Amino acid sequence: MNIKTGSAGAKLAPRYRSLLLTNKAFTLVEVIVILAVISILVAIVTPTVLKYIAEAQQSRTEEDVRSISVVLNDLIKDTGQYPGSKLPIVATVQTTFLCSTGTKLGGSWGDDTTCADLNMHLIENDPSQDGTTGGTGDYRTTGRRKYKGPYVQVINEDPWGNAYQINAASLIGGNTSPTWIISAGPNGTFETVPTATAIAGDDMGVRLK
Ligand SMILES: [Ca+2]
Ligand SMILES: [Ca+2]
Repeated sequence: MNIKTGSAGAKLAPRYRSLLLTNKAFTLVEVIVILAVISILVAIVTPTVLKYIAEAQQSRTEEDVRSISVVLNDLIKDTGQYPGSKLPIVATVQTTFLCSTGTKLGGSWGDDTTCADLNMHLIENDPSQDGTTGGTGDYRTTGRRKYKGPYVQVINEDPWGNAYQINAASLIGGNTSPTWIISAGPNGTFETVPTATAIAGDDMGVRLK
């Protein structure tokens, strides 16, 4: 019995050795090589990924300002009224810009006090911002030239968290100054002034007129 058991144990021994070899820990050199390979891959892939993200953000911004431009034109055609003539006084301050959600950067553009809510023109008919649709200061709700919105389902902030802005005080009948629908772009600062006839810096926008 003792001899048989000993013989079986001797036969199993190489299998255990093999298992031990298979599960052995990585050596320090192997770990260093693996980390080096991973860092090289990250270094190769990261700039490409960042470039794709930047391009996607730029495309979305161009698409957003174009869409806002199209629906604003629809609103003007339908109602025969210009959004600039419907900018409300909010907390005793006359608003002069129309802004989407997002941070209102100010400077030569609108801030929290000078921005009126763009959604009140394109999604709801309440440019007077008094919570009542179709009242004084809002678009007509009857007749041939009535408000036919909502003109868009949602207007997002730009990809960098800032508001799309329109220098809407110039968007009134007979005014020939430029009207922009604009984003401050990736750097979050407006380089274009509202009276400019061309986009400056990394801002992105379209001229409504
Ligand atoms: Ca109203
Ligand atoms: Ca900029």
